[in-house]
Amino acid sequence: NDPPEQTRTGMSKAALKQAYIDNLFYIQGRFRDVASTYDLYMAAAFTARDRMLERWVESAQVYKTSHARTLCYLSAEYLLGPQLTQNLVNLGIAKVARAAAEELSVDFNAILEEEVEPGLGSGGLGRLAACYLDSLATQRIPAIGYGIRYEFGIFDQVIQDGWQVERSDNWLRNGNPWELPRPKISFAVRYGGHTEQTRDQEGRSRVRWVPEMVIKGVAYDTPILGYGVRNANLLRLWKSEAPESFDFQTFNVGDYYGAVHAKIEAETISKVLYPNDEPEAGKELRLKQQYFFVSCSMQDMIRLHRNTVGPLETIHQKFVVQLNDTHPALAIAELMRLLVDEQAMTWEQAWSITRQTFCYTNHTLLPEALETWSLALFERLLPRHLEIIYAINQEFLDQVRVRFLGDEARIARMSLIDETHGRRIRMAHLAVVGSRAVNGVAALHSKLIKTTIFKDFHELAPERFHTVTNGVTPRRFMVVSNPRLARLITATCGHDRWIGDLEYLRDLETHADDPVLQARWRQVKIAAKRDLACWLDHHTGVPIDPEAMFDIQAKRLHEYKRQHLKVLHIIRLYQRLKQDPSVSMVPRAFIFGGKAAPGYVMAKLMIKLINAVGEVINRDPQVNGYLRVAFMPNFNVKNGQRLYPAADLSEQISLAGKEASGTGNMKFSMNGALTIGTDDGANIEIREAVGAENFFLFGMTAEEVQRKQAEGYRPWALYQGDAELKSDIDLISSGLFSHGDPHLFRPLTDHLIHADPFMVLADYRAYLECQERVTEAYAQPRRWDRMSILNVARMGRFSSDRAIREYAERIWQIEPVVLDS
Ligand code: 26Q
Repeated sequence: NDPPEQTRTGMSKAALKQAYIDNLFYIQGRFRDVASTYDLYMAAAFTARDRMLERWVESAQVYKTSHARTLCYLSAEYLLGPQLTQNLVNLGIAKVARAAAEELSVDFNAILEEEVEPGLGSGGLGRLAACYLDSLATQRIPAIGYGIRYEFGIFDQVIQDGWQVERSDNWLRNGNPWELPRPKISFAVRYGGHTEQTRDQEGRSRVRWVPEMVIKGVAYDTPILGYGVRNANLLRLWKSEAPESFDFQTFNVGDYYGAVHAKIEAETISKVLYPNDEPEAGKELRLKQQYFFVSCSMQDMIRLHRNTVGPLETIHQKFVVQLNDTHPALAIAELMRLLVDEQAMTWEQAWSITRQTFCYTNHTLLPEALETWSLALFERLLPRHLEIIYAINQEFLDQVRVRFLGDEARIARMSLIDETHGRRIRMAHLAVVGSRAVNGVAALHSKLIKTTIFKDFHELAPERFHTVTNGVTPRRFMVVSNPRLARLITATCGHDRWIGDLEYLRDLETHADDPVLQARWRQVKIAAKRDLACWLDHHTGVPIDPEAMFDIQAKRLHEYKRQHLKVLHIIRLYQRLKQDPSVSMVPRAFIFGGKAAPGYVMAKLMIKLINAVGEVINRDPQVNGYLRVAFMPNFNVKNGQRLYPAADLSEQISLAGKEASGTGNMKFSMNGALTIGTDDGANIEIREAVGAENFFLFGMTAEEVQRKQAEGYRPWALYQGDAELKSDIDLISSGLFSHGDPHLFRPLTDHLIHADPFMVLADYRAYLECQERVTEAYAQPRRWDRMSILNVARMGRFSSDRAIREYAERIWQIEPVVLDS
């Protein structure tokens, strides 16, 4: 037992119980008998937090005194998911904390349900940032995650009459126990106005930026624990506020209304996350957000450097900045501004430091998803940064000219300014030119960026290009979300070292054919399926038999991800059953989850189509013993954790060459689902790792896609040439799924037949054939179980720990800092 003075941070059950009661009383002002479930959740959160702070302070001290080289991860999004269980696991007290709560008659599952997750991201990129925070701490890399403390995160999705309806996500409503406000850590951020040429005392020419508006950013810190180590890192999110001085000044001149208006304008900047996963043109507030968090972060970095070692000239030795896509790429221009204008450094030295500081990760190849900003908007908001970008561009293009004499077409292609679409700033070009390393997120993706969007840059500086295949954290996506599987793995391997080093999952391989393990494996899966079926029944009213094959596609709704290909498969099975009710079929439950960007009409129509097809099939007694269709509303981290453990089949069916990596593919496979997938993104590497015989591959390769596109793709001919395909599409247009209305889905079916930019029709036949192979394998449980076990056993490479080690060694050159005790 802990001595009494350690009850605030002790790890024994007795200490946890006492701390729990104390926190309930001193923080929530409640005692056990009158506490609500929410009070009980808050008390549990604070009990965990007290223990986290101890490690956090210790880490900060060691990092500071050892002058540790530190990573600044800049991301506009962090999709953290629920924090309580995750933190208890990383503290190593998940089991004892549950026991302590239960001895106090607290229903632990009920308090976990109470937690709202910070949805500060829209999809894969934001979740990747959260996985990397977990692994950075676990790999003992000193790191600060910088981002925006959105007051409203990604919208909550509800389904009404089959359509997506968005509800605002007021996640801070009941308070956030995981963050610490730092009112004293705040910086001014300026917008608009104009620049002036001046001279300093020594007569050197300087630029002064006279802004039109000044706001401030205030830090909110969230501790991020590592697993199995004492290291804890920091997630620092900025909230925008009006400067205190503002009301006062304006009040004096009598413009009270104007002062309040300005205050609201300042607070608006960090108010809401843009829910798109592709850039939206011309959104001034989005540019303000990007500059806001980037400016605060760069000022903070300089402050931290000053506080520790000092001379600004060495800042690139102390810090490396990783840009999560181009959303924070303005940091390159901002660091230049801070060094040159505010610290009076020469342009040459500032540029040399900046170029050595930044690294950039690209997450997309789709040309329409590359960020650009109109010059006019940019100039109005950030006049000084435009000058800086012009200067960077001029210097850069001069180099290109010397290297490729007279190649003016190349100059136009590489310029930071796109002159062909009404003068726009190309953020990806700024990111490449200002970084010492550029990486893609999977092998194929990295190869493609070098031959397409960054071809010219690769020819100029091939050594700058790298690849780091994405990974996901096994703490959240195995231990937290699938405790039954985690226990079975630990029991089978005889150790739990796999949680901190996922390569140890290989110890499962020798047991893949063991009938005892297989039987337990199946029990674990069916228990997860039962949990999910129960949740879905409760939330959608669709009853699902846990014995059916759970065939799941969960990801943002997008034409390139081809949820409609999956729908065509469902319709084919439906028609087959209707035509011949005696046909033998493995019962399948098709489960979808995912949000559509609120302005993406086609994606929203795809949601409606899934629900409409589901409605007809689920109601039809002739087929609903074999087929069920459910749409899980509000796919987020918490709901994802319900899906991954329950999947038999994982759908990764994007058009080859379009999905940069995908990370859901890894989460499913780690939980024993088999994958049906195209030769795309990380699917390729997953297939290599688990073995081709344990992966269902179908469809065109990226090369075949390119060739077909070059030859001229004609979906109409495919539609006319395949009677089943035609009848599946025609069934949608017939009005069967729209209460007789033949128009509802016409935009979707017409687009498929006449344009089909993501070649759904071209891969349709291959997909159906591959699904036949899936059915055949599923009908042989022992074979399926073996494949499932081997999938898990060989997923070690897809831990985000491996990804972070690769970044640290190849790109950042940062060493782990070991904390003992
Ligand atoms: C940019 C400007 C204005 C408004 C929105 C945006 C914006 C926001 C989010 C653009 C893109 C995103 C998100 C992209 C994303 O999630 N990409 C995914 O990243 C994953 C992690 O690398 C990959 O696995 C996926 O393949 C990729 O689609």
